Amino acid sequence: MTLRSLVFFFIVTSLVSGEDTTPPDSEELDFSQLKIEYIHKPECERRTQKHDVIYVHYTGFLEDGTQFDSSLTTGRPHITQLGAGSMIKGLEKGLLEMCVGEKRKVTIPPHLGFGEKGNGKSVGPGETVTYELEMVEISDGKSPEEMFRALDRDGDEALSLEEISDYMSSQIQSQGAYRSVGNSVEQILDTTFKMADTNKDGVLDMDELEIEKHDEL
Ligand SMILES: [Ca+2]
Ligand SMILES: [Ca+2]
Repeated sequence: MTLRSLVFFFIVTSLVSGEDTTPPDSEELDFSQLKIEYIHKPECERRTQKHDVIYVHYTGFLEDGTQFDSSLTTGRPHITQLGAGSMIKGLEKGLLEMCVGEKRKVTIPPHLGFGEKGNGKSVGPGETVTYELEMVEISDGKSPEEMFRALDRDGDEALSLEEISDYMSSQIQSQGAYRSVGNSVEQILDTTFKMADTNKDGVLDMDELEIEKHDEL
């Protein structure tokens, strides 16, 4: 269980709307070699943007056409948040501005994908990968900092185990997901919390959660 999964857990259990006040990434990356092909391009009002929580079907292929990963094998779309840094850069970018029902083929060079080392398993060093993507659902999400402030009820810029677990129980119950995850949540939370609390002061601050802080939120 990594720090990122803790943050991710907050996010998937929080499908509530929030206003995006985060400035665009200042990071300079060369996206010129990222190739996006439109397989099915419906018209829509609502397109994916940073901080959206998305449900997406994906199938990944290596250069020789071998399929290395697919959400279709489980039958359930992958749930993730755009801009949370949980995906390779090429997918973060390739999944933006999509409509529900849209299908794309995105070809991702190694510097936006798995890099010069590969993923240590199926994707080899320096390999270009291609994903077939289908957007299934889009919902509003909060930025990590907005999330943090929503959870930090006493406003002391730190999250206690109690603040996190209260929040999570309410989210889990309101979404009726308690039965599937309820039993393991407390254990996971406790373990993850202790791992994330690197200075061992019993609370998590934004640095420990790797949340980028912006002025004037
Ligand atoms: Ca607090
Ligand atoms: Ca701490």
